[in-house]
Amino acid sequence: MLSLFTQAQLNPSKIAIIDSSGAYTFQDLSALSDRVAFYLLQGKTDLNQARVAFMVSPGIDYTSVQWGIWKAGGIAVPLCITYPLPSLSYVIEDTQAEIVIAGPEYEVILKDYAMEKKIHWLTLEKLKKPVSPGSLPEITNDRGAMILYTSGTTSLPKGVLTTHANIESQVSTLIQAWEWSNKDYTLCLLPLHHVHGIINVMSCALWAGATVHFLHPFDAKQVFDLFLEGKINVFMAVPTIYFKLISEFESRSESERNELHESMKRFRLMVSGSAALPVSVMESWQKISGHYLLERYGMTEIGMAISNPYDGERRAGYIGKLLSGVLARLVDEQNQELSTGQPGEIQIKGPSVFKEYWGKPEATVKSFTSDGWFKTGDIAVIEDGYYRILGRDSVDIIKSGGYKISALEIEEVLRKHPLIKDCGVVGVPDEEWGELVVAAIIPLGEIETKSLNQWMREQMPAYKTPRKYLILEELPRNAMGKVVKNDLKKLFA
Ligand code: MLC
Ligand code: AMP
Repeated sequence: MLSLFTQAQLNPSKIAIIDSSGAYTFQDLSALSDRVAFYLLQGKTDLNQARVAFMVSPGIDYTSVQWGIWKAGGIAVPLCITYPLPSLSYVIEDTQAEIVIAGPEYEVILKDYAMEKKIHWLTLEKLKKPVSPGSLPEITNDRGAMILYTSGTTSLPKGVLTTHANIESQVSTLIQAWEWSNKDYTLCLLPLHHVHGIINVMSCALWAGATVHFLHPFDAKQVFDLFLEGKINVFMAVPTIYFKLISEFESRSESERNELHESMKRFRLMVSGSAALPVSVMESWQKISGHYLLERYGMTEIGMAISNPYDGERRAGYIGKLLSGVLARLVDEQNQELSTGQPGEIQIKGPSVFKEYWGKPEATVKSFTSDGWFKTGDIAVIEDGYYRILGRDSVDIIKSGGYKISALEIEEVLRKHPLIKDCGVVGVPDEEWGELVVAAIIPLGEIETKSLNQWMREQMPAYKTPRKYLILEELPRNAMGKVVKNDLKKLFA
């Protein structure tokens, strides 16, 4: 049995999940996920790593489907609930998903597509019907467990395949480092198609026997209402969320602020990650909550690798020190290890590092050195034993709202528009979002940015679409004809 499921036996009557439909014990979660597994297995003894894509809202349904897929021996492929069909079908086709599960809100987006492609179509409603129990397969740790999509320096997102052993390593490292226990109670407001929400919040909490309260969609006011109830003691978010909470806090009366301050002061732990935490946000948050945020660094391919200490000095502007079990080195462009104090690319080894990019053997080989180090593409320096991120080696990777976004992916979509001759996409600094996605376009005729924006939102999720368009006659290029992205960025200043 996977270690993640042990709490269901150790603490069956403890509340595991709270969502808008109610409160569920570990026993409930176990029984509901067994039912999903039995349903998926009908007529089979093991899904044998078949990919099961699911579009389900955060909460008990999401978790019981995820656990059910694992119990039946499948690979879980969570679909982003704000994706339009072209982004969803890319993931479903790229993973060659055999089964698609949809919650009631998402049936309308996926049903016709699944029928047309003859993919086994299951609704949550169906999965909730009684089914005769059978036996569940033995799941070994080396099996594939999950595929999450991440954008990179190729135009199309890549599926990151992690095994159960990878997930166990990612989770157990954090449980130990941040002292998770069954006394904890956390709020999950992050999307559940990325590691931050899935691993750091949901899986760590459930593994430790803690309670997860799901809030969806994110709403700063509701977050504070929940804080005031006094049960939540562990909170994790991306810098944009802290920024939004600070704005909400500042809009409150003095007595409300005092009340909120008192409730937050009682938290055990508050963590920020997925993007650089501006020192200004950290300082404001400390004033309003009494907490010096713990900043940490990770990536879909490696889970969390570097973290400020739970006990000990947390440094603003630094991502901290290596987590236990993680090996890292900084290297120059020739992959030569650098001595301390010199900036270089972070490369990582260890049991939490993913298995492969799904169906992309060449990309997998390219992302590792010949001696097995994973190349993160992040440039850092070590100062007094603490890592500090300096930037990325690719200008085409943008981090906005904690989401990793590929400029090349957006350019590819923009170029499909009949009125666009050429374009260049960059990320420009933004206090709230970290970076804002912006696009320069060379139109073929009269183009209205309002309708272009609407068209883009039908092709890709809102969080990837450009926030600003600049119409140019030509793009800044170097002598070789290559677009100079840093010059392009200056045009948006
Ligand atoms: C959305 N909007 C944006 C935007 N995203 N504007 C600028 N830049 C962006 N990136 C716009 C929307 O289009 C919308 O405008 C308005 O903002 C509100 O959108 P929303 O989607 O409703 O936003 P909100 O709910 O406020 O969400 C903000 C957020 C969300 C911060 C909660 O972005 C989020 O959940 N981010 C977390 C991502 C995450 O989990 N990353 C971890 C990856 S794993 P309009 O015009 O449509 O009304 C990883 C590894 C690691 O990185 O280390 O953790
Ligand atoms: P993703 O591919 O979505 O998993 O995003 C991983 C990337 O997020 C890393 O490669 C970093 O560039 C960035 N990242 C994560 N945590 C931090 C942090 N604390 N500071 C700066 N960048 C971060």
